[in-house]
Amino acid sequence: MSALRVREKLGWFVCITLLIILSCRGVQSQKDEEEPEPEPASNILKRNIECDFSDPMLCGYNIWYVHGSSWIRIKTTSGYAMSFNNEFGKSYLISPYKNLTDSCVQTDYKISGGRRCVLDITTNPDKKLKFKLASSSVGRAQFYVKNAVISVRFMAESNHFYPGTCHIQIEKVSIRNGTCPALVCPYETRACLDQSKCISHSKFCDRTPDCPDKSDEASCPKSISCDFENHYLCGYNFIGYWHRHKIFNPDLRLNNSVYSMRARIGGAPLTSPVMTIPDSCLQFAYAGEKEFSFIVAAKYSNGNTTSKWYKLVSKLTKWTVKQFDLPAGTVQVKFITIFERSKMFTLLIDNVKLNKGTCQKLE
Ligand SMILES: [Ca+2]
Ligand SMILES: [Ca+2]
Repeated sequence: MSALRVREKLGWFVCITLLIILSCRGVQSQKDEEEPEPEPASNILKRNIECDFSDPMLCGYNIWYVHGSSWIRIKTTSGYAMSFNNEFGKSYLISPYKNLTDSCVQTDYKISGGRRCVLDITTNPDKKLKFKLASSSVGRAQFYVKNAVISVRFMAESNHFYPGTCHIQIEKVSIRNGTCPALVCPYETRACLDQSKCISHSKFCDRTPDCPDKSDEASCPKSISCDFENHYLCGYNFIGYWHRHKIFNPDLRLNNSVYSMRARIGGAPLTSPVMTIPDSCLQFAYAGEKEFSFIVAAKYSNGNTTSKWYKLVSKLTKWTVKQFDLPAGTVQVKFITIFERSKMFTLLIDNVKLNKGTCQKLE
């Protein structure tokens, strides 16, 4: 067969093939709709902070593990989750970067393992700790992003100082437009009344406003009975040389409590809040150093005053309990040290108690 003949036959073949392809295009596209071709591998990796982890490529999240402890993808009854289930070590689960504007990032979590478990959620590149979640808890953590390119980092750690295994689970990470709904606060924090932020429990009732609306100092329990362990001092006020004193010597800690009120120089009152009381027994403990005098006075709104004068020599290592009856009424209790020129002393007052009824004999 000559080369010309071959080329002629090949030409016919190409023409017929083209005709078949062109005439069958409509049928082919219909078939595509019914049975889509598998996606190219490059499309499977959809890099995203939002992830329910049903994607085996984890939406482009990275895992970095320390001491062989790692986040792993698990199947749950409701879908997929990322799980950290280790006796020691830590592991980071790091989302891809994404440009977020006016968005709320949420994640559902489950933690069991008590004090052994810690889950820190931080954003990068600002390295801001958004949440420190620990202890046994199930919840939803969330934070608002106004406008930033961020990545979210979940650091799970099993603390070897505590026994057992740490179980942490991230169910899903979602992003919604707009501000976040009701605030979910991290471990050991509480929300301000205006939902503007979470602050540490210890910032509530510490006599310093920390919330923008000052709600952290707004409704603190006031009481004449007080062990002075809380910063708020049960609403007691003091001037002069009183202050809240931390007792370092364990032998001097009354009922294992750490704080008491201490005065060093005379002439200053420690004043309880004004309370309306029934017939009651006022009891308090004191310890002192050097010879000193102080008065405990109950001042009533009707002008009456009940007071006792104490002039005693005591030792700082020994607590003494005293008590006296207070009749019903609206009353304020004052502990007043007596001023004596150039005389320094130590007076500790702790465990002020107001018991209903008349005083019973002390043991
Ligand atoms: Ca405060
Ligand atoms: Ca105390």
